[in-house]
Amino acid sequence: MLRVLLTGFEPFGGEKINPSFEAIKRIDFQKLSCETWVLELPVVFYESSKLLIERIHEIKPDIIIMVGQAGGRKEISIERIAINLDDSKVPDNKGVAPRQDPISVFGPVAYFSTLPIHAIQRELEDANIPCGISNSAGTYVCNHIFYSTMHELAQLHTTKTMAGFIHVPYTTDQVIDKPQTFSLPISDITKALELIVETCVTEHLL
Ligand code: PCA
Repeated sequence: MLRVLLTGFEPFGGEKINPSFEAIKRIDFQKLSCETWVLELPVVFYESSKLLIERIHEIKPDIIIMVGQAGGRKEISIERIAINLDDSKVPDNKGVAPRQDPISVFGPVAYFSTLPIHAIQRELEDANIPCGISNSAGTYVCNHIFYSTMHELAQLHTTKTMAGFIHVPYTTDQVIDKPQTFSLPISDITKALELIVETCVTEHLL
């Protein structure tokens, strides 16, 4: 069976929950046709990537699906690209806000996701879940772990590990005090993640 690592984040920015990890916790793992590991990461620039890279070395997953909250977005965003830049006006959960810092001084400018982004889009559309391919995962902690993971995999010279990032909108409960803000029920986000895992497993086996 393929080995899948799913990561989400702790809450940040004054939110009580982070839909990324809330949805991961609700996945019906028995139903999936793979072995799955889950990891909740801190919203802290280098601590998050260090923890994740350690787990990657321990687990040696075939597929790595990183998930984070993108409050305000109107769909599940299938991220296409990770860029070599940390830049944030908003401090992370340890109070650090890097400005215009490269993540890896000698690393390339960017990496593409190696998840089957178009197949994922088709599956989510077929399930009537709002989704789209996004060309920017931002320059905050999500992009940081996305780039750091892709860079680590590049150093390992492994082309068989699929990895990429999915941003999810706020859940319905999170927007009660945020008028005019898009949200999705947590059950839809969970369903989307289950479909994403299954699509990646199918495509990996092709
Ligand atoms: N979203 C943030 C970091 C943690 C999360 O869930 C981001 O988009 O960078």
